[in-house]
Amino acid sequence: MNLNNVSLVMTAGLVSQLPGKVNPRYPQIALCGRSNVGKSSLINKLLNRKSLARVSSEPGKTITINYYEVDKALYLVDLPGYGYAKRSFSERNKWKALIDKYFSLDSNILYLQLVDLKAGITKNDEEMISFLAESGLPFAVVCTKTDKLNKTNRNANLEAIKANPLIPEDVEIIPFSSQTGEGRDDVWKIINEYCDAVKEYFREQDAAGTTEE
Ligand SMILES: Nc1nc2c(ncn2[C@@H]2O[C@H](COP(=O)(O)OP(=O)(O)OP(=O)(O)O)[C@@H](O)[C@H]2O)c(=O)[nH]1
Ligand SMILES: [Mg+2]
Repeated sequence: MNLNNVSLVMTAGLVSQLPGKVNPRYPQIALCGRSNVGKSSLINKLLNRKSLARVSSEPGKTITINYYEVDKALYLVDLPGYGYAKRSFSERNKWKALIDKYFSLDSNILYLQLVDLKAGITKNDEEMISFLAESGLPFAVVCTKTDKLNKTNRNANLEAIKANPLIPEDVEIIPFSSQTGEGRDDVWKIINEYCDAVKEYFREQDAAGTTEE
């Protein structure tokens, strides 16, 4: 993957802007999680950039869905965070409308559910995880900000997350830090595996299309 070939190709702040002009063959890797959990920082770390994705000092500021195209192969999709207490009623509605629309798109999407390792799984996280699991969507759990914890707390909190009954057995749980780079390779491995699977799916579809003609 050529990480020099990356750009922000779409910012959607309105439902009417989705799905927009995205290539339907490119897999999408969607970052979900509460405000401030580290979604934008993870994107920057994956792409070896300092500030491509805007890292907010004030969480939950902008309610937009940002698509980063990577090497004409995939999109990293920065979803707006949830659980921001100071958000107004109309902003919450805007968030919900955008997210509902995104989840209804007929795209190939792998969800990366981010959870703050220090805070653990919140009520809002549980809602999101239940939704992903019950909908049968492919996802992995990424536990962020591991650098903030000592070894004992880190292990205890990781075990607690692994023991959460809402997370299906086969869902991978990855410790991650955008400060130290821990987990970066593991996240890329999951992304690459998913992209290979999508490529294979289209290859089979194309082959089937040819024989029918
Ligand atoms: N120590 C530490 N801080 C982090 C890490 N990841 C993110 N942060 C900090 O956490 C804050 C929020 O990070 P963002 O990446 O903006 O979080 P976000 O999930 O994109 O937040 P919203 O865009 O508001 O939804 C920033 O101050 C980051 O510097 C990490 O791995 N370690
Ligand atoms: Mg962000």
